[in-house]
Amino acid sequence: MAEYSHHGWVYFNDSFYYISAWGNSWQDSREDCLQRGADLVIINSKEEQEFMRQFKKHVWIGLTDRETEGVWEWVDGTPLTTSYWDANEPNSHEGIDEDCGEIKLHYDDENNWNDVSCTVQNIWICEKKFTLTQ
Ligand SMILES: [Ca+2]
Ligand SMILES: [Ca+2]
Ligand SMILES: [Ca+2]
Ligand SMILES: [Ca+2]
Repeated sequence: MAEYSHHGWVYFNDSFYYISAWGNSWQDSREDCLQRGADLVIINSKEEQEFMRQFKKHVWIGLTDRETEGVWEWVDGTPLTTSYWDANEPNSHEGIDEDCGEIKLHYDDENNWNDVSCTVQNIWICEKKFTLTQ
């Protein structure tokens, strides 16, 4: 699955990825990534979405509509263009405010994103771009 792995980080297509060993809220998960010089994963391509599926984990991704309900943004501020929502998602159902994005346990399904309450405890994936200047 990975071309290269080092101290828990996995390398794929010019980024390093770190998967947590325990669960946390979306915000606390993001804080952990920032402390590692990374951020929650931003899925920029179909290849990256395929790569995420290979972890076979139920994880936070760096996607939220906390600022404006229904307007999904990545943690770097870029708007969501290509998405992989599961059927009938995002749904913010039954009065529950679901403002954070996760990958559900549908590995065999290309579309496996769900919006869920940001306070749910999930494990998470950090992404750090590989740059030669660092
Ligand atoms: Ca990415
Ligand atoms: Ca909301
Ligand atoms: Ca929402
Ligand atoms: Ca949902």
